[in-house]
Amino acid sequence: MLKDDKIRTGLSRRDLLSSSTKVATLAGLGGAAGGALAGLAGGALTATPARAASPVDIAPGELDDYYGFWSSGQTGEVRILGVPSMRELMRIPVFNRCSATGWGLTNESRKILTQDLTPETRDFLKSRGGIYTNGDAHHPHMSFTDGTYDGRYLWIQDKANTRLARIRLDVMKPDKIIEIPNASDIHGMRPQKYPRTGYVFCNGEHEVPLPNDGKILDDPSKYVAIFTAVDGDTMKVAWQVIVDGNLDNCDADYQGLYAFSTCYNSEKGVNLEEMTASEQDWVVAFDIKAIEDGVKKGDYKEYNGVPVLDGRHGSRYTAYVPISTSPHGCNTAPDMRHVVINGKLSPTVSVIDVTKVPDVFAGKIEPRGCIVAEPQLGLGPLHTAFDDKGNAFTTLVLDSQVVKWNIDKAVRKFQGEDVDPILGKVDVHYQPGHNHTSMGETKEADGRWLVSLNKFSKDRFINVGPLKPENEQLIDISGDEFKVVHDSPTFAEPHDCIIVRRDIVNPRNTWERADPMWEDARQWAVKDGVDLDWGENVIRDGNKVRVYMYSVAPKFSLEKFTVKQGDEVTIFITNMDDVDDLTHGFCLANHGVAMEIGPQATASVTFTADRPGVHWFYCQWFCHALHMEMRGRMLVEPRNV
Ligand code: CUK
Ligand code: CUA
Repeated sequence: MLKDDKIRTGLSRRDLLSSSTKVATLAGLGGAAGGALAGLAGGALTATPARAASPVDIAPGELDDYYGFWSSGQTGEVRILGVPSMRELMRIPVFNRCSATGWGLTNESRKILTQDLTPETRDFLKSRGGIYTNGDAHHPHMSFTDGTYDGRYLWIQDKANTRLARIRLDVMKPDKIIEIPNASDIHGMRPQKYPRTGYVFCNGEHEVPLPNDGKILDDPSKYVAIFTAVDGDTMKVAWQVIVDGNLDNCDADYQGLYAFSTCYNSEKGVNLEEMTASEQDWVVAFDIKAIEDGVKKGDYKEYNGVPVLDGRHGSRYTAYVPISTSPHGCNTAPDMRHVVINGKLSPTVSVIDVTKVPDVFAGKIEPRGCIVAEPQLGLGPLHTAFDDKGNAFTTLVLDSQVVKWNIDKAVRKFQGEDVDPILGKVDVHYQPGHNHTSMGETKEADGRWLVSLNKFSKDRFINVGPLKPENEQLIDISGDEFKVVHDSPTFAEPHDCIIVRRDIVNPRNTWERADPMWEDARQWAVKDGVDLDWGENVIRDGNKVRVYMYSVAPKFSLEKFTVKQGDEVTIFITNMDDVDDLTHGFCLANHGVAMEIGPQATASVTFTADRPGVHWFYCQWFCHALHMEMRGRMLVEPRNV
């Protein structure tokens, strides 16, 4: 190694480049040069043919038409993609720990991650670092006003630790993460579409005793699943309803009257055989007005401060609509009238007409009387998306296809007419779960793009080892022929996405100094008599030390500070640069401390200075030609000096 290093030291950067070019050329991998060599050897290699321009190529200087908000399953974050380019533009840490931004480490993020946990969970996490560091985020959905996206918030649930997060779309960071009491493992989640959000509906998937305090254990007949309505403005749980069966996915109507949840395991089984024993499961319809009325009249029991209503069979709050066993996706169509229930184990989807649901609740028709179509589509229908022409696109997980069908034709066929609702099928690669169309879950569906989120990618990309990416495919649905136009590998595991017209989303370029995110820091600064904007100081308060500084590229205002071994140190940094894209970072070497400080933001982090000696802190986000020089020292005096 030493010898190599010596040799390298003698080379200029240009020399290094040309020497590596030589190596590549010799190996026949050097692009034009390699081709030339191969040409000499008999013309086996020819120049790569120019590719046909793809509709998804967004040239430099052009922008995508849509924001895509992607979940990330067990990664626990939200990702922003550009559509149709399918380029990943940004990641928003939510339920995970993020090394780049300090999410889960900074005081600001830890407050959001902990302040709305139940006291039991906070207690439970005390010996585990204080926060959950994982999540299982399946369903990202935007806030609605009058049936379409309004660009205020994005919600995402966490199945792993029973939480719901709200992301502010002005800064693309979460501002609220709540734990949902009484329920277990939030899966399906949908905001109310009308008149506005309103409630965010959350399905507690797994059934548990209520309360789940250890008094009931191996007696599944006493377990319950719980449907939750969270107030999207306050992020407080408004009410909960106990249901029969496990709750899977849900959606709301466009009238503000009902919500619907698919249920599997009406058998109340705890193993696979028991859970799939019966031929029928159901969709639960929730009568929102009746439930609100029940809450007003006190027809509930309170658990953990939440009114919990009994919505099991026979309740006036719910209607149970029988569906063949284990239905999965639940998707309301932009026609504002139909809700598609995806069969999963049955090759059919069942179409509910919401205008018939009042008659079900009134007892005028049988529950299944609200089903107006049940087309047979293929094997494993999981989720359905919609265009603006009355067509639906359903993923078939077992057939590895997306099927396009017409809702009206399906209704007519159900009435006995001899029509085929299926308009075509396209192969996808492989095992599609969710799919989503541009604006497709709003009344402004525009029928331009469909994304199929496929669980498997084998053979599609160069091999990256035993763990493979997923493969998301972009499908052009603007014409009668719908075809796959782009493959896009992604990391674990985007269950779902939404595709939003870009004029609806208008984030800021820099933070506002008055942002509520660092209200606590502001209050500390007032208490310590430090100007948070341009001030710097080191305040000792017993064995607590608060260090204030600001940053302007390429400098931290404090070049050093001194603390004593064992001090609890809080660093507050304000980034006074107000230029777009000028993010600084703070990384304290050998302390596991690092964070992002966006332009005009304040960020803070607290740690114990228990290593005596000299420790450099440096800026960890490239910000300037002198970014490497943007550093300073923390001097830690040994305890007994
Ligand atoms: S679920 Cu993943 S494929 Cu969690 Cu929305 Cu259907
Ligand atoms: Cu500041 Cu890099």
